Amino acid sequence: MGLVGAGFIGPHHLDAVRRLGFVEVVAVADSTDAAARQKADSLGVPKSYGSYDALIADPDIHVVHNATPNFLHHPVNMAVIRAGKHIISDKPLAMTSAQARELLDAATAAGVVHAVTFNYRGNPLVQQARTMIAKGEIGPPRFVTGQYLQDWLLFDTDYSWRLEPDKGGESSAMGDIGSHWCDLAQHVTGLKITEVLADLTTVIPQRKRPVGGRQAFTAASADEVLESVDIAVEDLCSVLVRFEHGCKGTFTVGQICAGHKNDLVLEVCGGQASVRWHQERQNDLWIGHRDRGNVVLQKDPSLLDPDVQKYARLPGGHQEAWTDAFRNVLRDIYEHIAAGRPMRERPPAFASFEDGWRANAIIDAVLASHRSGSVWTKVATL
Ligand code: SOE
Repeated sequence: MGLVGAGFIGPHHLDAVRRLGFVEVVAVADSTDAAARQKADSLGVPKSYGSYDALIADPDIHVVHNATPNFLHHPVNMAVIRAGKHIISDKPLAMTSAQARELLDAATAAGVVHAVTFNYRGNPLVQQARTMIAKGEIGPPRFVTGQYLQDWLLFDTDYSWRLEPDKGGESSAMGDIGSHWCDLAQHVTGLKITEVLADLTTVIPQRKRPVGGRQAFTAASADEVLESVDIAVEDLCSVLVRFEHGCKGTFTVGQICAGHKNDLVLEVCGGQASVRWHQERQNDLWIGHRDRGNVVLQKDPSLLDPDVQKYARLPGGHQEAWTDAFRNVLRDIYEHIAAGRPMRERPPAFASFEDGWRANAIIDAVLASHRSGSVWTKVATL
């Protein structure tokens, strides 16, 4: 495999594939030869390239991971597809659903494997909740609720390329983390989101941008030179949701919520019981009942549905984490690639460009709803 972009998430791609044991890491690409070499050395990768085209052209590379900022998702993914190689892209798949559709069509026509790293699908208890719902154990989903809250944009000195529409897209919080929530809600319930009514806010309309640049999750330093910039994209977003088959929902995403680090919560209330999964307490699944006591199911392979056990790598009480779920998703993708199966036979935790397109279509509908004065807006269908 080859990795394009080694910022925050890229090294986690390498870590996950190395833990699979059957994938060879060949090269890293960055924007210059020097930056790529420095990153390759620090990550122990043999080859480095100063452009993504050069990495894609390397005949030793069969699978390309795209861990670049959002504005490079479409061009890099498209170049990989045109070279006939398999592509694993970060989310959101593209800046708009039209771009995402182009990628889906091109990947399908080229016959390459296409994946989007909606990594929360790889958590054992997410798969447990999905399987319980698919097997009718909580009854039909009636109401889906939750949130995805973070605090790394709380202060006006917090800054990221995600706030610049030409780099991150016209949506910031919704594109960055709302896309995860919507994918997870659809994945776990098996129901598509069909309509949205959204209220978006830019809580901090002016921020201080570090002139030299700075990564997400890092605070401003005392000697940093800052410049004031107007912010057009949302940092807070509340959405009412309609799913297929009459199921209703609501969720909030925000990155200005103090104390919430990576606070993703998904709850599904069915006709018989409810299930709630909380990313920051990811080894527990709450199951709510009316006519008996509520229970907390622990991540213990012996207690999980047999179809789900392979997502838990350690016995009960040996807690698993974000990186383990990421690895599970990449294991599903690479086992599929190695077996040479068609896309329609992929395992459920493996999100495709179709799933990526669907998330982009929801983001577009959320933006359209808000701009029309928060009215119900249909999500496009394929
Ligand atoms: C930043 O908000 C971020 O790293 C997202 O881009 C990831 O997708 C999410 O998993 C954690 O937060």
